[in-house]
Amino acid sequence: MSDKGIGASVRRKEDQRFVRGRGSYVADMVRPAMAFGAFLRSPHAHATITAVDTARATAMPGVILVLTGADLAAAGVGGLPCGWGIKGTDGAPMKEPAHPALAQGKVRYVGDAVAFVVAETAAAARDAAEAIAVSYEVLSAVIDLEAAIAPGAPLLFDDVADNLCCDWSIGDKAATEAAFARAAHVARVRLVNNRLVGNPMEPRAAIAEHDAATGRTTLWTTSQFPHVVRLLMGLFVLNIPQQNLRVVAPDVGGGFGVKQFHYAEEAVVTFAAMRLGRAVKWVCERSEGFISDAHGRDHVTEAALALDADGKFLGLSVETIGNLGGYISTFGPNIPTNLYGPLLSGVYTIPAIHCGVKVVFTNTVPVDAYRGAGRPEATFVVERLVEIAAAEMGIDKVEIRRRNMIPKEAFPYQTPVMMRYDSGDPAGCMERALAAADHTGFPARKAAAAAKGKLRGLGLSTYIEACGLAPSRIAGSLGARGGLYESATVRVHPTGQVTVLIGTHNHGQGHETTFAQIAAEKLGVAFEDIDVVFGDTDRVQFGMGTYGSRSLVVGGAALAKASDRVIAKGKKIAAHLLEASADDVEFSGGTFRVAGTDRAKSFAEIALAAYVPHDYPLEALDPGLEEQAFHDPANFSFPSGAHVCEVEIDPETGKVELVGYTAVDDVGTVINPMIVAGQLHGGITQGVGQALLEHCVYDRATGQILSGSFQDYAMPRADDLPAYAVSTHPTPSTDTPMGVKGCGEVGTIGSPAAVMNAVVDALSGYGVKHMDMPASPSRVWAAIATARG
Ligand code: MCN
Repeated sequence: MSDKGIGASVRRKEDQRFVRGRGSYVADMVRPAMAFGAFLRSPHAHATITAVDTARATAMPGVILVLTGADLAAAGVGGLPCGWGIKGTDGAPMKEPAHPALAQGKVRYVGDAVAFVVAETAAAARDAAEAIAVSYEVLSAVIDLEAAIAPGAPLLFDDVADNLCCDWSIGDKAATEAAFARAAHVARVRLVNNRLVGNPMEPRAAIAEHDAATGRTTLWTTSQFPHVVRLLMGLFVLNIPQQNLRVVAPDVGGGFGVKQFHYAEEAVVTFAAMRLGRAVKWVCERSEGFISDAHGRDHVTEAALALDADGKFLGLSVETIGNLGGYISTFGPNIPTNLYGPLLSGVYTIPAIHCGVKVVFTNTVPVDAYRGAGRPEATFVVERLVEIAAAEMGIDKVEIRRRNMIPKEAFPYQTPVMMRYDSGDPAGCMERALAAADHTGFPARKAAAAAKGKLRGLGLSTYIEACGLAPSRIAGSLGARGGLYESATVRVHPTGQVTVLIGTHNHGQGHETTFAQIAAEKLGVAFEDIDVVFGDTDRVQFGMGTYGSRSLVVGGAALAKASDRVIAKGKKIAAHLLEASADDVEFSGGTFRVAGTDRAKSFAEIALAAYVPHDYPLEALDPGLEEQAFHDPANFSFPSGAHVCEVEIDPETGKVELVGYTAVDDVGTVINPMIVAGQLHGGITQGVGQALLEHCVYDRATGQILSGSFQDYAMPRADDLPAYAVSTHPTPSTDTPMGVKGCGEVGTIGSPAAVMNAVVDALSGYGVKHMDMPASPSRVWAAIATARG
C-alpha cells in the first residue's frame, strides 16, 4: 500500500482509459433524439444591430428553432453574471454593464453571438445560421488599450465613460513616491504582456436535455467547475431551481482557465433544450474557439524600480492598463487586479510598492484567467525591472537578486501589498537552479556559440505565486461573490473499498491518482481500491472546481479532513469491538489497535461492522461509514522558485532557439513527483509559448482578429523545446494541512521572464534593453537590424 501513498511517483490511473481511447467527452456523446445547434456570430467588432430577419433560416429544411437576443429577453433570460466585483481606489464599485447571452441592440466584438439555430443535423444548423439576415450599422471600434481610455474614444457602453470598468489600486502611493525621491537610481520599463488564446486540445462543447416527466434539466459541458455553472446559470440566467438542474463535466481535454467561466453557449443550449423538450448539442469549432473562448493576459504597463547606490530596492511603482474585452467575463476584473498587484513584491524585500490598474473595455473577445492569471504578468514586470536595473547599475544579475531576496528565516513574510507569504527559500531555489544550469560554465558556452556565429544568452527569473484560491473571508473582502472552500466525501463501502467524491475537477492534472494516494496513505486502503469521483452535480455534494492551483491545497485538505473523520469514527467502532476506550485505540497502516496490545481490527472489518451493525454501539453511533468535510483555507499557499533559461539566436534570421531550461520550484510537500514534474513541463511550455511564439493580433482599425487559426497563431510544438531539467526544493507550507503548495501554474509563471531575460541577454551586445513578447524571428531580426543601422 505505502508504495503508492504520499510521495510516490504512481502512474496516472486515469491514463488507462485515455490511452485506450475510452475517455468520455461531450463532443462524443449521443443522446436520444438529439438535435444540433450552431451560433451566428458578429462579423463586426462594434456595430448597432438594426434588424434581424430569421424568416429564411426558419423555413429551411430540418430547422427546429431559431433564437435571437430579443427572444431571450422576451423569455426573461438574464445576463451572464460576474463572479467577482472589484472596487476602485475611490471605493466605487466597478461598472458592470449587462452581458446578454445573445447580443441585444449591439455587438461588441468579432465573435459576439447574435443568434442560435437548432436543426436536425449540425450542417443544417450551420447553413441556417448563415441564412439569418442581420442588418448592422457599423461603429468605430477600439482595440488598443491606451486608445480605449483616450478622450473621444468610441464607447462600448453608453453608461461607461472612457470605457473604464474600474480604476483600481493597491499599496501606499505616498511611501512609494518618497522612496523614489531618495533613490540613487531608477530603472524603468514600458512593456506589453501579449494577448493569448488558450486553445485547449478539446474545444468547448455542450449538450442539454430536459426531462418533462421529472422537470429536470441536464447540461453536459466542458467545464472546470460544474457546480458553479449550475449555480450561476440556474440562479442568474435561466432561473432553474438548483435541484432541477444537473451539470456534468465529464472528461475534459484540457482547460488552462479557458473552461473556468460560465459561457453564453451553455445557457443558450440549455434554454433551447428546455423550450424544445429535446436534447440539443453544440460543439465549438476550432476557429470559432479563437473568437469565443475567453482570451488571456493583454496588459500595457509602465513600471519603475527605485534603488539605493548599493542596488537595494527601495520602491516599486507600476501603472497598468488591463484589457477586459467587450464584456465582463466570469472572473475578468479580478485577474489584472487582485491576482496581479498583490504579487508585485516577488521574492524580494521592497519596502514601498504602489500599483494602479485601469481595467478597460475594448472591442475584443472577453479576457479572463489563463494559466497563471495575473501572476505571470506580475513576475514579468518585477523580473524585467530587476534585470534592467542590474544592467544599468553594472551589478551582476545574480548578485542584485541575492542582495534583495527575502531570507528563508524571514518567512512568514508580510509584503506591503497585502500578502503574507507562508514559507519559502528563494535563495536556496536560485542557487540550486544556477548550479544545475551550470551557470559558471556559461561564458565558455557563449564563446563556443559565438564561434558558430550565434548569440547566446542566459536568463534568470525568480517568482512567487499565491495559489490555492482562496480563503473565503479574504476573497470576499476583495470582491468575490462566492465562497472558495472545497469539499470531499469519503464513502467507505461495507467491503472496505473507498469512493472519494471531490468538488474539484480533473482535466489533466491527475487528481484521480493523487487524491487516491492521499486516501490510501490516510486510510491504509490499497490505492487500487480507491475511486475518485468528480464533475457531476448529482453525485458530488458541492464544489468550487479547479483553477488557481487550488485542487490539492483546498480539495486535498478537505479530503484529508474527511479521512480523519472516518478514522475517528472507526476508532469508536473498534473500541466497542475490542472492548477498549476509543482514546486507547491507535490507527496506522490500515489497522485499528488497542495501544500496546495485539488486539486489533482491520479497516475492512471496521467497515463491515459499520454496515452490518449486529455488534455495534447503536445508542452512541449511527451505522455506516461515510464522512464529509468542507475546507476553507487559512491563507493562500505560496509556491516560489527560480528558472534559468539559455537561448541561442541566429543573428541572420532572428530565430531564437531554446537550448537549455532548468527549473527549481518549491511546491511544498510533493504528493506525486512524476505528476508534479509533468505539471512543471506543461506550465513551462505554455510560458515559453507566450515568450517566443503565441500572439493574438487584432487589426486595430477594423477589430478583425488576424491570428484566428493555427496558420497564424503559433502554439509551441515538441521540436521547439529542449529537454527541461526540473526539480523541487520543498519548504512545507505552514498554512495547509499537509504542507502542500500548488504546482499547476508555477511553470507558466516563472518561464516568460526567464526566456525574455535570456533573449535580451543574448542581444545585449546590440544595445537591446527590453523586448516585448513574443520574441519572434521578425522582432528579433528587426532589433538586430536597427542596431546594425
Ligand atoms: N500535486 C502534487 N504535489 C504538490 C502539488 C500538486 O502531487 N505539491 C499534484 C496535485 O495533486 C494534482 C496536480 O499536481 O494532481 C496539480 O495540482 P494543483 O497545483 O493543486 O493544481 P490543480 O489540480 O488545481 O490544477 C489547476 C492548474 C491550473 S490553474 C491550470 S490553468 C492548469 C493546470 O493546473 N490547467 C491544466 N494544469 C493543467 N494540466 C493539464 N493537463 N491540463 C490543464 O488544463
